[in-house]
Amino acid sequence: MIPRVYFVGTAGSGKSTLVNTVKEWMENLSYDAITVNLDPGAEFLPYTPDIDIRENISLESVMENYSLGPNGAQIVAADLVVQEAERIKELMDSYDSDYTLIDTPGQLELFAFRGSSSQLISTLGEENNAMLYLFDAVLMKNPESYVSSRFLAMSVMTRFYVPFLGVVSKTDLLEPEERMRIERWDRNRNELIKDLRESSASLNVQLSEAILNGSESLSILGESIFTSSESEEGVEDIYAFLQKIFYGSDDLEKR
Ligand SMILES: Nc1nc2c(ncn2[C@@H]2O[C@H](COP(=O)(O)OP(=O)(O)O)[C@@H](O)[C@H]2O)c(=O)[nH]1
Ligand SMILES: [Mg+2]
Repeated sequence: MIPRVYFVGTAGSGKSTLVNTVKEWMENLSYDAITVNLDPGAEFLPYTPDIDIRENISLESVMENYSLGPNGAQIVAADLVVQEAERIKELMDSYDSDYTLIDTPGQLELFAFRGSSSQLISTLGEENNAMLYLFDAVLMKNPESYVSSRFLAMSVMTRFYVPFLGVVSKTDLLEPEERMRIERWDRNRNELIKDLRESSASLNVQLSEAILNGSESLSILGESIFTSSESEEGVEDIYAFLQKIFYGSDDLEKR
């Protein structure tokens, strides 16, 4: 089965933009990637998807048919995507490409925490999947938000049994020292604990101790790759990761 790469992350973390950047990067090196949009609520996409859920599910029609506002309609639409899973799978199978890049709904919880998504992934195929989890760089700047972003990622990871790569997106928006701090926290839990203690002296003591104890488990996520769709930084590293898990080699040769 052609490798499938799910792009997952909080709203605005840069999923759709990175799908486009990775696709263009692959194309420039003569690799073939198709793009799939699974976000019924996407208003604008930076790429033209080869397969697009919006052809069958539109937010407007869900709002009309179910008498819902935009928020309720997003939830119903996310569940309706499952009904389209077989059709999407058939469409995916009709392409012969090197990679299938899958863009997921803007709001993370619609994809990550509803049973419909596990069902969707199992219908699309459990094998040859990988997940790129985007950490919004802007939400990683201080130790508290770094910790909560990493815990959120870990809870998403527990929902899907697929190889997982953390990606800090939009790194062009970080000052060099902000970036160095994130890299340090990724590598060294003691540094994270030190900075967390310093900056969250006002946190409830019990809660902060619990967070500190739990922070050890965050190393399960590994170190993130730093990417920017503006500068294309890190795209090659993403590709090397994918080559390694799908083709057993991290060189950049075409399969
Ligand atoms: N500066 C900068 N902005 C970015 C980058 N990637 C995405 N954006 C912007 O962040 C916003 C949200 O991006 P989008 O891809 O739609 O996020 P999504 O909701 O996760 O799909 C858009 O305005 C993008 O132009 C990046 O690498 N650098
Ligand atoms: Mg998007």
